[in-house]
Amino acid sequence: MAMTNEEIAQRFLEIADLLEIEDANPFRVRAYRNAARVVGEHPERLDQVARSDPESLKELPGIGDDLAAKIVELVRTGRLEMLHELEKRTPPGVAELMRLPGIGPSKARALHDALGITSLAALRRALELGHVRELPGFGERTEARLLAALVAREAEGERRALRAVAAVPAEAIADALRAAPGVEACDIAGSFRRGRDTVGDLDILVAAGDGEAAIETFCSLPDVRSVLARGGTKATVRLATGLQVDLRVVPPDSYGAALLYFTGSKAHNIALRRQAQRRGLLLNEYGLHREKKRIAGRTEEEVYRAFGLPWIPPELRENAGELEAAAKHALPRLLELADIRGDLQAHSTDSDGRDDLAAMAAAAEALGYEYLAMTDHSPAVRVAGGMDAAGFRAQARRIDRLNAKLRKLRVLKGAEVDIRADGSLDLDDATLARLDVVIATFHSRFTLPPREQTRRLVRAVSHPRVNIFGHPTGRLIGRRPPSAYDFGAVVKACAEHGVAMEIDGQPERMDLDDQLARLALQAGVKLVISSDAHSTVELGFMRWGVSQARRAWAVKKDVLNTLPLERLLRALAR
Ligand code: DGT
Ligand code: CA
Ligand code: CA
Ligand code: ZN
Repeated sequence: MAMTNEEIAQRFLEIADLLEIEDANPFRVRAYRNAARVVGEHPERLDQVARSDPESLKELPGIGDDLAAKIVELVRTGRLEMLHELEKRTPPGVAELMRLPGIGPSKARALHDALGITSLAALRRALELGHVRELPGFGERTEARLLAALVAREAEGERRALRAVAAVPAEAIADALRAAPGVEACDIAGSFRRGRDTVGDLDILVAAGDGEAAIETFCSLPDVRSVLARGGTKATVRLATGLQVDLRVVPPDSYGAALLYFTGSKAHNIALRRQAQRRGLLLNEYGLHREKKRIAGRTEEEVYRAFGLPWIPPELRENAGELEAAAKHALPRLLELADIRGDLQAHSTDSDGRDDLAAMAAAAEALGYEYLAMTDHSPAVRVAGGMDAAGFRAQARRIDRLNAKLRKLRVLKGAEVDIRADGSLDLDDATLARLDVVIATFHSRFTLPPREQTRRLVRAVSHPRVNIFGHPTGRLIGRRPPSAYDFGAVVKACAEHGVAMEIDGQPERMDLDDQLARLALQAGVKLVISSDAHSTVELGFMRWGVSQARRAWAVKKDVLNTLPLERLLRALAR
């Protein structure tokens, strides 16, 4: 059975983690970690060695009888009985928790048993909601340390590229490859395909009988600064921008399995592979196999179908409940860009936008929208040329005149009103009352003590004139972390007051993020997806917001700006 050294190493690492959770002998744990390293770095393919000369496996450093036998077992049967037994005893995801500083096997187990936490994402939510400090042996100091570790992990993401930025070379490369001789299909896989807001690198997949032409095309693209690795079926390059790009070429028969594998996420792949193991099958990037026979692999649909599952949209593939939902044929029918009927946050030359009202309206009309809310800034955001009450009154008269001329689009009167430090709003109630849409946002004091920040934001969203809480965490990817406050409490206030939460599609914001947006939806809050455009072209940022919403499992009815105009106005006026 074909199996890369990396895959064998991965199994050994899984064993080491699971043994550690069980508090096994540390020497035993270390032996598996060592073996993983040795296997991973070995230049020859060990699956072939295991078949041709299994005895020689024992000559590898740190690989004795037992580990050599495990490699042979894995290559012969596609599974490891020991790993299977360990997995049956350990809840999934608990191993991941142990990679955080200060979390050993017993704390990982406690988080799982008491709070049902099985992923870093779930841990972050529990920390934000203040649940972790209640556990025996944890407390506020552990909570702070864990939050810091998670934030540091995210800050590591500074080296990651914004998806919207990576999209430009990604699509150009895919187009060039599609035009190369012998290329039957080409897709951008990895986190890019899953719609993540940032990508570590690009993973491009090609179906071709012979990869040579595709590899040659790829390595000689004008954007390539250096070729980091080049072989017959794969290559890695670095672009002038610093972005790394992996290319894999696979035979058309394996394309679906490879697309599934390289789309990930890794957690989704591992969960699916476990399902295969339970059925005595082997799933890898070449296909789904029973014994030596490939039973699926040409398309993704074919592979999922072999598990009795419908095709799962890439945005959901995070092992966050999608496999369970698919098994029950209860996958959500995700929001699509075409469901969006208008944009509810945009700026004009009246504050910090580049284009005037008429130009913005014309561009929105060209997109086929029914409405566009102009939401210029309030006075406190001085750097953005915020308008005062008189300014909004004058703008309203210009909007009325503009609407009289527009045939398809209605321009709505709105404001992005700043939330002051005490939670009051930066425009008077009479001014707010004359607007169709009020978005409350904060642009300063991001680091108030969490309790104070929570009080401030709860007060703001409880104001009867507020419709939308905009870019709710204030993060700027790679530059400013999300503001720390009790997200659950603010979500609850939004739910109580019928305030929607925004997914701001500016590539640097993408705020709410996927996980928080999902949490908001689960609490019964509606979402608004906006471009937050500061020019006519930026109205196109809507698509990034829609990706984020799909990652949050959002369906059409969860999103306010999928409503036709009249229903939207009723919803806003409530
Ligand atoms: P990124 O690049 O950090 O934004 O995230 P991804 O998801 O694009 O990750 P990347 O580029 O390391 O790998 C691409 C895909 O390949 C990943 O989503 C799943 C698959 N993959 C990579 N490593 C492993 C692995 O060790 N096991 C399994 N099952 N799949 C893997
Ligand atoms: Ca990637
Ligand atoms: Ca990669
Ligand atoms: Zn803003």
